[in-house]
Amino acid sequence: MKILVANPRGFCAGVNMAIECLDETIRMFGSNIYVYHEIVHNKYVVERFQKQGVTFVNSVSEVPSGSLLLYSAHGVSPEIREQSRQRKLQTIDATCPLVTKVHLEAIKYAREGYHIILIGHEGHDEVIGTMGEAPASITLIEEPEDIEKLSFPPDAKLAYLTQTTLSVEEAGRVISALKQRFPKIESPPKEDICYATTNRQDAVKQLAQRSDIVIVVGSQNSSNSRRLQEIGALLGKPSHLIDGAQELQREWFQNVSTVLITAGASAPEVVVQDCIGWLSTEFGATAEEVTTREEHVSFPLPRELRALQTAKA
Ligand code: 0K2
Ligand code: SF4
Repeated sequence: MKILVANPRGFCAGVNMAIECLDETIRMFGSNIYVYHEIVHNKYVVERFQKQGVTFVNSVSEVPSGSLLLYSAHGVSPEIREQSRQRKLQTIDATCPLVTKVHLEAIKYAREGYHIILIGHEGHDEVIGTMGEAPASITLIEEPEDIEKLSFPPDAKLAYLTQTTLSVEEAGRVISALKQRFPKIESPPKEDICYATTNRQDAVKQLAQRSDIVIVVGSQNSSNSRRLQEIGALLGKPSHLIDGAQELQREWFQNVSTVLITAGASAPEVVVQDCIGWLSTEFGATAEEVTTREEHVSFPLPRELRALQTAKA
């Protein structure tokens, strides 16, 4: 049995920054700290921090007044920032800069009098944060069918934005349908689906063809990881999204000679290596890393954390 290990896979620059940010905050202040939402959508990562004593909350009201609160990589709405101010919390913002880019686009379009069509998944942390920047000026759609329900005239002043972790192909279909209905609709010069999402999807598209089965390491609530599994399935390959090697089942691999392994942007490399280890032990599999694209992206720690580092030095 052969394992193709997709590269790029796993942690993106935004996730690396957010995790480093939380690690550094723990080093500086101890682990009696709070994080608004899961720092990234990954069970292994969240449990690791919980074991260290970090508390994850879904509401600012759960955070004791005066505490330290980190915002997750997926971003937050201005309302959450205001609630934190009112509770006199010290905050550190681990939002990925590529999510912030979408927030700034929403603010800009709303100020210029555009109505924004946001393409994304209802209820997702990132979508809630982005919509909160201009709630009266944003309408969320998920699929081409939603466009029929829009009642704007064809010449309305419209712009579209997207969630950063969508399927490139599915989003492309929604965008074409939007442009057909609203030919003058505007969009930012650089698209919102991020480099990491695009590159991980491209790798699966290229490598799934050479594989009999696709294993995606990632959590069920991770949008970008789910998209990788869907792409494998759309290419006709049995595709499984798993949190860890303990979920691998021997019967998945009967008559399989090539396994593709990849990982979502929030899934740690140690879990990928566990899966490779399991396949080597169970089936004598050998791994080959296949690089479809080099990535050289990194983001600095949030300004407020760097300022605290300087103040402590
Ligand atoms: O893919 P998701 O947006 O659900 O988020 P994660 O699985 O946490 O991946 C990191 C991306 C965070 C922001 O874009
Ligand atoms: Fe940022 Fe993209 Fe990673 Fe999300 S997936 S954290 S937008 S780099």
